Amino acid sequence: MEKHKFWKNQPIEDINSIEPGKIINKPIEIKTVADVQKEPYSLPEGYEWHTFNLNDETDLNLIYSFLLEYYVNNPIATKRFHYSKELLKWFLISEYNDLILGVKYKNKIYATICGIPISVRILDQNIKMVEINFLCIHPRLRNKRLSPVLIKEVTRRTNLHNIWQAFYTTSLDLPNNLFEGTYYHRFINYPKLLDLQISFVDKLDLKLGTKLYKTINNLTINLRLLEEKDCKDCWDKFNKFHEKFKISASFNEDEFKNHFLPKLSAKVIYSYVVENDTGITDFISFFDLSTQVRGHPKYDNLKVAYGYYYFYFNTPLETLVSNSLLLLKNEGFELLNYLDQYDNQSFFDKLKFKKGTASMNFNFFNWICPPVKNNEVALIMI
Ligand code: MYA
Repeated sequence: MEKHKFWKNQPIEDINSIEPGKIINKPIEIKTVADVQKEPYSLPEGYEWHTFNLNDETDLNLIYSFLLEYYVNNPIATKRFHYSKELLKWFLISEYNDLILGVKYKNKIYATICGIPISVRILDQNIKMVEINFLCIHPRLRNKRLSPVLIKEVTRRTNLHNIWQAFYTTSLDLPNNLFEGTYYHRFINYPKLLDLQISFVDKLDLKLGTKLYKTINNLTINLRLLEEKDCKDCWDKFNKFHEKFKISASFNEDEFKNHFLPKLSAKVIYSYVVENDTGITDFISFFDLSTQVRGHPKYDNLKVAYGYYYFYFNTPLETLVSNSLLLLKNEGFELLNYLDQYDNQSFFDKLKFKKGTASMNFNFFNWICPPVKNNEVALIMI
């Protein structure tokens, strides 16, 4: 911890310091809103805080273009995350819009950090926290200790809402890493993936690869889009299913609906259900986080789906995913990614997922709990 000049003074603890077998599940420090600094943290001269209003097209464009350009470690990378405007709106707009935060200098954005409220159940406790995402600094301002200022300001603003915990993922090796998730990939459009020379794509003969990664031809179950009328039942079952995990996301009925109901105008979330006489029995969802491709003669985009939340009471998970692959292919998706948490490891081999090279560490801020295994966690980052 000592080598972390910033983190050593933050409410985080080394997970390995917990005695094996001891159940600790509590905040690290307890404060009240009265203890929270009322003024924003100061920035270098000329720089100012900017709170994005994502319902305003100009502001939406600002954060969208900034992330597309710089939310990548290597600024000359030819493949970069394409967080679409629809995805940013779907994911970031909440009752706490002051947590969508930037740093600007003469009307140009130089850094961002975002907090999104979410309830998380850890063992027997339900905690309202924020998910921290999109910490990003313009390459010219990197390695100048601006991140700690952004983190402290978003913490301050969150605390003023009487929220004291957060979760986030990072590729850094921090003392409070709870577990590490690794991405697995299922190729859908093998020829294009091969053409794009993506590192984890095995270089097979084109015909052989195309055949190997074919999806099923027809649905074997009645998988259809989630509709408004399904939401109450689906939400009930969602909660029941997730009780088996040590850590899981927890939505109220309205949040569930807002989060999972596919909005026809903005195709970001794809939620599918199976129904029988007793009601909804199975649910599976995905979000669209495509990749922008630069400098390639044929392609400028790769349409990528990420596996999101699900429950299954009647259909085996493997069947749900194999049927979803067909629906995703019909929607134009070319690759499906899943992290190796939740029950996901149960279908990777059978459905020909390939282990990738990207992984991320999962962390709580101001909360200590016993270490968990990947398959004990149902909490998914965007
Ligand atoms: S993860 C995505 C991160 N973003 C990117 O990868 C985009 C491209 N990279 C960049 O823009 C920069 O390289 C970034 C670092 C901004 C990442 N998690 O400013 P610095 C600490 C935790 O000189 P730079 C995501 O969005 C670092 O350990 N800590 O660094 C989740 C060091 O402290 P210490 C991080 O390289 C973010 C100090 O900052 C991270 O110029 C969750 C160095 O600062 C990181 N990803 O810029 C954030 N990066 O010396 C925590 C740097 O002690 C949220 N650091 O080791 C905590 C909860 C807050 C809310 C609480 C509410 C209650």
